[in-house]
Amino acid sequence: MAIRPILTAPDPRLKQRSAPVQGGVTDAHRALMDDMLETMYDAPGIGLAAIQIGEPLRIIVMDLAKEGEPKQPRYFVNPEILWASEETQPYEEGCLSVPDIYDEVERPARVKLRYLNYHGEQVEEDAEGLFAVCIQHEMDHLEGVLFIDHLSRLKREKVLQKLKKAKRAAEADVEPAQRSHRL
Ligand code: K1U
Ligand code: ZN
Repeated sequence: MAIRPILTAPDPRLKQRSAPVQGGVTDAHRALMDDMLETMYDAPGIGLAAIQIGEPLRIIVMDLAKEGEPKQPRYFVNPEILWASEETQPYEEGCLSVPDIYDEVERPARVKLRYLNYHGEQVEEDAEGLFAVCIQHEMDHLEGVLFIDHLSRLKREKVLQKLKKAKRAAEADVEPAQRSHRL
């Protein structure tokens, strides 16, 4: 298992659509899910999509256990939303790929899901509350959509400016010889 670097906006890889896992869940997919979970726990976060560590596959991990409770890792391969409620709920979302930004997003309050689990078995499940919020946020990542894309254009542009500035500041802290993108 390994902790992998998490991509941050505006990295163009976060805007791509992830490909379905073909031919069932293999040991290589399970190794990726193990890395994703370790990366998510380390961050820390409550969910992670594979593209956030640069792997454009339709795989999500999640753990919604509260502090002090036993871990409850969950794995979603090729998740689909079969049904979404008309009723919506607002939630103040964050994202490991959009560091230090939180804002309210309105999404369907309940969804019905179909996915393959860690063992490749097909599961159908209803989600509500934080589970519904998190799975919809993570499934957006599979389409190249970030939660800031649900905000007004003005807010999104402000956030992107802030992230670009933070990236430039972080790069300025690195020794010139370590800057891989510089000639
Ligand atoms: O980057 C991600 O997709 C993960 C993201 C998931 C999420 C959070 C809130 C609403 C929707 C989706 C996060 O985990 S952000 C960090 C976070 O929420 C958290 C971190 C530590 C403890 C508790 C929560
Ligand atoms: Zn996210």
